[in-house]
This record gives sequence, structure tokens and C-alpha cells, in this order.
Amino acid sequence: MNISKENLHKLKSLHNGRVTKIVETVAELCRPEKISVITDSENDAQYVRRRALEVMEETPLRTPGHTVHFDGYYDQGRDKENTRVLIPKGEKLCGHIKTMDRDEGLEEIGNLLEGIMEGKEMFVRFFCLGPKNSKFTMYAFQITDSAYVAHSEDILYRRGYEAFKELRDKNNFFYFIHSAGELEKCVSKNIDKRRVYIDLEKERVFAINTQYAGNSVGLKKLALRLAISRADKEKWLCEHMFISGVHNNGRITYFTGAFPSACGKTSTAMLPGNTIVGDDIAYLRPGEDGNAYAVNIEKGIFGIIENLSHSSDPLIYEALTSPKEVIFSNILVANDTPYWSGMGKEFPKMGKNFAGDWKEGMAGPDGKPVPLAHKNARYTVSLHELKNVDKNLDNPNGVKVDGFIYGGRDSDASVPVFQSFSWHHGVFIGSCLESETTSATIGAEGQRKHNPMANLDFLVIPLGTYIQNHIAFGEALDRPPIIFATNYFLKENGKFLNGIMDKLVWLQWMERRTHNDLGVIETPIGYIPLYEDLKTLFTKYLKQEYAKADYEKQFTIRTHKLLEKFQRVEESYKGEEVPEYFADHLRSQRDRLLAAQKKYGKENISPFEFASS
Ligand code: SPV
Ligand code: MN
Repeated sequence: MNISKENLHKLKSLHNGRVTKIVETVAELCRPEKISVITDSENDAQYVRRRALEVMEETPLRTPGHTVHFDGYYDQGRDKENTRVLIPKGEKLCGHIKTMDRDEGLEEIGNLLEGIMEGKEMFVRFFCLGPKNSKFTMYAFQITDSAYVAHSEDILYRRGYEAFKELRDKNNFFYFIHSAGELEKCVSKNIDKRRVYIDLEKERVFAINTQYAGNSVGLKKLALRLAISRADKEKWLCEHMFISGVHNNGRITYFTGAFPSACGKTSTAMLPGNTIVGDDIAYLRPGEDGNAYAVNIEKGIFGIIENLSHSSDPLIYEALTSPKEVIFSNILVANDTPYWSGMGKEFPKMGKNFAGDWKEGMAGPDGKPVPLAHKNARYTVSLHELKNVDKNLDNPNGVKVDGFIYGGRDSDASVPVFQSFSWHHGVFIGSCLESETTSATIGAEGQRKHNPMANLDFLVIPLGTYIQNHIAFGEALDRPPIIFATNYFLKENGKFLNGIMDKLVWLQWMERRTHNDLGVIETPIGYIPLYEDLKTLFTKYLKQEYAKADYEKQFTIRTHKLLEKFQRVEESYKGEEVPEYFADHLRSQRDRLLAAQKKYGKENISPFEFASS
């Protein structure tokens, strides 16, 4: 193994034979020129930042602490096609999960890894997922030949070298082996050999020939998959959820929210006046007091930057335009300044972006027009750098969760906000979540996709088992979180029916509902707000008049469109083994919608009609 005395000492000081063995095996196979073991020291962190600049995976920008990283033209999102769960021969998961024979997958990966790090430096870096010294804590380490990946992880996760020392010879950790592969102009060249293979048996993931963080940063979506498997065995929940504290006159109520990519998840978690615990992934466990508790496994944000402006997201915008450690990815750089679409500034006509040297109106290698920044361009920043970080981010007990939010993207059916009838009904709503596709994954945009709990991309257990685990989780609690659903994307004649900040009102309404402070109107889909309550909240939080006519449009129950939605969902579940209760809910949901059509003699029913009946 090509390792200096000093680095070997750092590795051996962990007194963990399994870690040493893994590093040795990977080094022998990948043959890096150099191995750097990164401890929790500021010196080592600084070293990684410097290396990212030296090898030009990152370039400094004008504002101190800011850098930019580019992923290749064809490496701008999660690769769903080549992400596979390795399973033993003859085993099956479910129709929604891409799998591969484990032996074949490991053989292929072994061949691809052979000599892949020649001439490169291999970083070995240790982390804790979740707060330290907590029942939630999970240990994980990353091997990567990308200084950008190792740097991103330092912003996004809690350093864990010292924590690993305490593990001694225990081997209950996740690990991730990443190589960007051969580079051309600093980006992964062999995209046709991009692979993300998940090995549940050894709780490890291989990611090769890619740099995009959703594929390469092991602790993020790769660890999510391993943790879903753990959670299944240990009876807790691992969710694609933000965690946010909603503040109401000194009272803080915590919500977690699952939204498919680009459905407003980060901006919901970051609303002015509230505090953020996390924006992407939550571990949830039952507390001894009969409530659900959650932690953020991360301590930073890897967020979408498109349409992020001073008016839409004032807190993040301010954080991204002042000196601090930030990595921008796949934005436009001109004059050492970052630009992105929808930032509310005038744009230069040329610069550097994910296509290389960029000029307005140019076509990319695939002949398509190249926008100034990629739609999935992102920023990476530590939560501790934000003014609105919640004081419980690192609380080892987590935060008590009073509400779950499922947020879809639905232009023609679902109302902006409603409350489910019960935990069971809420789980049903989560399992019917749909979104119109966006740019965070590679493939077509604008199609409607069923995405149960916004977690479908990451499931490594059968969908039916996953849903059943939710049911059981809530049943075991004395006070399960109240489940709500939101939809910020309702349109009429092509125009959004809601303002971008209306979600602030929906959150405040949900906050009051978890404390039973406000009444509701019962409709076939669940409980919706009363006009007067929303009017008061619009005045208080947005200083806006809220017109009765707007409320009526937004909260009309569009029975026909909703029935279509449930039809699509049913199709999507065909062939899946789903718990019995799912079919029961589907049936009663339909019956309620059909009964309302009959009673009111129409398809679109005003909330005022339900209110007066
Ligand atoms: C998402 O797409 O849900 C993200 C970004 O949070 S990624 O890291 O690509 O998963
Ligand atoms: Mn996500």
C-alpha cells in the first residue's frame, strides 16, 4: 500500500482492523499514487480544501470562501438507470427497484476499479451521520479520489475520525468507495461506465465514473439507502425529509417534510421566522414518551440554486452572497462571480459553465441549447453558517416531531394544504405522493411520477414492506405526528394559483392544527382550512389581503382530477404486494369522492359548500 508513515499512523490509531483491511484492499485494487487519511483536525480539513483547488476540481470565486465545481455535461444528476441494489441470486425486491445479481455486480465493479486511481490521490475520511453520542448516530467512512467529494462531505457531515476511534473493533459502520475515474478537463470522462452499486450485505456502496454529488457523496443518497435497510431491521424510519421548527409567538413545533426533488423542500425548511434542523434526510425513532423524534443526519445543505433570489429565499440568498465556505456547482461564472437563473440579477452573455466556455445561444454536444446554468445547479453550505439554524441541530435526543408534511407537485388537482383524517390515512396519502419530473435526475422532464413518501428512488426494501413499517411506526406511538399534504403548484390557465411565500401561511396553519387551536372543514380528501383562519394568517404573516375568491379557487375539491390521480396511483401499485389497508383506503377515498359528486351534482365542489353541509 502506497502510504506514508504519517498517514499509516493515522489509520492504525483507529485500532479498527476492519477499516485498515478495507483501505488496504481498495488501495491494492485502485493503485492510487498517494493515500491521505483525514482526521478531524482543522489542518487536515484545510489540506483537502487546498487539494481541491490544486487539482482544479474547484476554482476560487471573488467572495472569500466561495469556490465553484463543475460536473461533466452528461453528469448533472443522479443516475437512476445505473444505480443498482446488489442482491443474491434468485432473490427479488420489487418492481420499482433496480437490482442486479450481487456476484455479477461485484465482479464488474472489481474490474472497473482495477488501477482506476493511478496517478491520483486517495482520501480516506471519517464521519458520523446524525448528532454524536446519540442512539441515532451512525458511523460511516468514505474512500474517494475526488478532493471535491471529500471537501463537500466536510461541509455536509459531522467529522467522525475521533468517534471511529471509540468504535474500536466494532464493525457496524457504512463505507463508500468512490472514484471519479479518468478525468478530461477535470470531469469524469467514462460516463458510459458510470455505476452506483449498493451492497446491502456489507453495508457499502461503490460509485464510479461520476462526480455529481447525488451519486458520489457517499454519506448522502448512498447512505440513505443503507440506512433504509437498517431502519427496516431495527424498526425505525429513515426518510427523505427536511426537519424544521415552526415558530408561533415563542412556541416551536417541529415538522418533517418529504417532497420529491424540486418541489419546494429546501425553501419550506428555510422559511423566514422558522428555524432549520435539516433539509434532506431524517432518521426518526420512537421516544420513551410516546412521541416521534427526529435528527438530521447532515449538518449542511446541498440545495438547488435555480430561482433562488433575495425575494423568494432571503435567508439562503444572504448566506450565498457573503463570505463563508460555499461550493457552487454547475452555475455560470463570469468575472469570478456566480450567476444562476432566477436570481434576480442581469446576466452576462458569456462565461464558464457545465458545458465549458459558454456563450448565450450556444448548443451543447447533444445539439440542445445550453442554458446559462444547469437547472440542477446547486450550492453546498454548512447549516451552522445560517442565521436561522435551529438550536437543536446537534441535540443527541433529536427533536419531537408533531407533524409530517407530504408535498407533491400537482398542477391540476390537489389543494394547497390539507390534514389527513388519521395516521393510517396520512400514510396512505404519503404513499400516493406524485410529482411532475424535474432536473434532479437524468431523463425526461415534465412527466407525472408516482413517488411514495418522496423516497422511491432510494428504496432497497419492497415498497409494501416500507409502507407497512410506517403503519407500525405510528401505531407504536402514543402521539404519532399529524400528517398533512401540500401542493404549491396548482395552476389555472397556465398560471400558479398561489404566491411563492404562501407556504408560510400553510405552515402556520399546520402548526396551529397540531395544537388543535383552529377548526377545519371536512372534505372527501381530508380536513381543509377555514377561510377566516387563513385570512387572519395572510394578514399576520404576509401583510396581504386574502380574497374569498382566491380561497375558493385554491380549495375547490376537483373530484374528477383527484379520481384520475388515484387511478394513476393504483396502476403504479399493480403487481406490488401492498398492505391490505392500502386497498381499503383507496376504496374509501374513491367512494367519498364519488359520493360528493353525487350529492352536489358536480365535479368541482367549492369549499364553502362543504362548510355549510
Ligand atoms: C435530491 O435530488 O433529492 C437531492 C439532491 O437532494 S441529490 O443529492 O442529487 O439527491
Ligand atoms: Mn434529496
